[in-house]
Amino acid sequence: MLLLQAVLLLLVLPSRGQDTPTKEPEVQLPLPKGVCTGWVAGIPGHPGHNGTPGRDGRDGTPGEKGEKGDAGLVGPKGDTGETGVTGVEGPRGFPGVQGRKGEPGESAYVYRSAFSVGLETRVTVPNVPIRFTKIFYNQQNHYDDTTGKFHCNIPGLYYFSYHITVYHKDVKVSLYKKDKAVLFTFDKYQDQDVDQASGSVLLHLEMGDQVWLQVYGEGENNGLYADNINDSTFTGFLLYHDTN
Ligand SMILES: *[C@@H]1O[C@H](CO)[C@@H](O)[C@H](O)[C@H]1NC(C)=O
Ligand SMILES: [Ca+2]
Repeated sequence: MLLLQAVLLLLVLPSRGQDTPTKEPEVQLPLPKGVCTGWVAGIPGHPGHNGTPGRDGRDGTPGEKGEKGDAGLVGPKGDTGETGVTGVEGPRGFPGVQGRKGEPGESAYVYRSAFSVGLETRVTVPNVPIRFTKIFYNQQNHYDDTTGKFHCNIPGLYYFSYHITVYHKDVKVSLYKKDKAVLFTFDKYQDQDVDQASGSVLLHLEMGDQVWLQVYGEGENNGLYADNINDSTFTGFLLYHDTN
């Protein structure tokens, strides 16, 4: 407000000084020469009143550009973009740590035990092990042909079988394990005929166990027969050995 008044005062002050010389001739000029010859100049008039304030000045020139404002608030998160192209395969990794030492394997020992034998002559003696002396197979010699007994050298599960030709008399035969009959076979002989008696069994044997065939029962039950063309056989072999 004070500034505005000062500007107005400056505008008014010089105009008064300029108006004074122009107004005085203006008063003298309209007088006709002929009428007022030899006139005497009157007393100068009083200075006029101040004029009315002038109109507002023109707009000033634009000011200097202001300083840059603060950054606006962060906008909302945009949508997820499309999946990019698969990258190139990475380089090969370093070798892993060496694994632990494995458990000891099974022995290279080959577990074998098998025999297959036959009668060479008729059996006449009861209640003693039957001696099969015709050897088809006895590689490991686990069967003893001097006693007629099989000796277990490898603990495990064994298969035994026998096929007996019966002639002249009935047959009652048992398979023994450790002095105990565990399997019984009976055949009643038919006169004028040749019969067969057979049996088979799986037995678990421990080291040193013995297995053999023997005629059992009272009376004449020893009709076991064999000749060149009629065999009576006894066979056994290890099926699985014990692993522990
Ligand atoms: C043994 O078998 C043959 C036939 O192969 C037979 O001729 C013979 O009589 C048999 N032996 C006995 C004692 O029966
Ligand atoms: Ca019969």
